[in-house]
Amino acid sequence: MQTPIAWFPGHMAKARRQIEGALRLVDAVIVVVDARAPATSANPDLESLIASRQQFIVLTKADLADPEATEAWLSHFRNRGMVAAAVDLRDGASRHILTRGLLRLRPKGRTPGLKVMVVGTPNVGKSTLINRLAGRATARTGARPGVTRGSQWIHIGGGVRLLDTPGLMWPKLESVEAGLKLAWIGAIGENAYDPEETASALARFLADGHPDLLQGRYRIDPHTAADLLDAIAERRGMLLPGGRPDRLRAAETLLKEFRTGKLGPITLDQPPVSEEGGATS
Ligand SMILES: Nc1nc2c(ncn2[C@@H]2O[C@H](COP(=O)(O)OP(=O)(O)O)[C@@H](O)[C@H]2O)c(=O)[nH]1
Ligand SMILES: [Mg+2]
Repeated sequence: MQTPIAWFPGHMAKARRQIEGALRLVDAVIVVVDARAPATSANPDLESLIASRQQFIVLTKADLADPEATEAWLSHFRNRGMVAAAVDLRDGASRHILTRGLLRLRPKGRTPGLKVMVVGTPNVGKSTLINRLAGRATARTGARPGVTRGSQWIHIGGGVRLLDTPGLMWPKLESVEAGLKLAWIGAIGENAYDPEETASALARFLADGHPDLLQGRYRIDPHTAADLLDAIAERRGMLLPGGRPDRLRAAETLLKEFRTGKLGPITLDQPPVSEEGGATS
């Protein structure tokens, strides 16, 4: 199987330059990653790019991730000296979790108050997070010279100013597995991968690691089914004229139901083995 998609190097270079420019204006960076894939949905190059700034790692979509794995990921980031939090951005309470994290960052510059920007790969929840922090009482100041054209500062309280335009980075597709994970969580455009192949791989992944969830949702036996997509199609009565299983419909159903958490909360990236001997707080 092929890696589902490759990003254009030109886009990467442009994204880098834009982030570099915006970085000069801020004290700290909110790095947004998807809690289901905190490693795969990140960009490893970003780390060196923003090393000079304080980092607040926000794991979004915690509602869709395995809570134990999320705790382990949080410990991992905190052990490395970063502020880290996990949120369900659909929940209004996430604003409080975010502002509490921001309070732990220190302004660096001579001007009072903390200036932050948001960065992350596509679809991790950057815009949703900015909207959450902006809330209703949004006071926007005009664009200043040097700010990414069109960008504005949003005053979010507590002396914190947030750049309203997030920095976009691309995930690194260094393996077929990474590409698949991004397709599974919906981080890759639908036209960029083959739904049947992608869903087949997801079904196999689930059959290996979470057979109970596959069984619970579709009433199939992952260990004996000759083909998982066929089995799902048959169970759901998704049949083509002539009675053959409609694999494409089964594929789209599995992908959609996985993405919306219908199979249960699942984390795709295993947290690194704890440095401190299993510190889940
Ligand atoms: N279930 C869930 N969905 C979320 C969460 N945060 C964002 N989303 C959804 O993820 C999708 C992408 O979010 P968006 O903010 O546009 O991502 P961006 O590309 O990083 O700006 C949207 O459909 C959001 O509603 C979350 O915490 N939980
Ligand atoms: Mg966005």
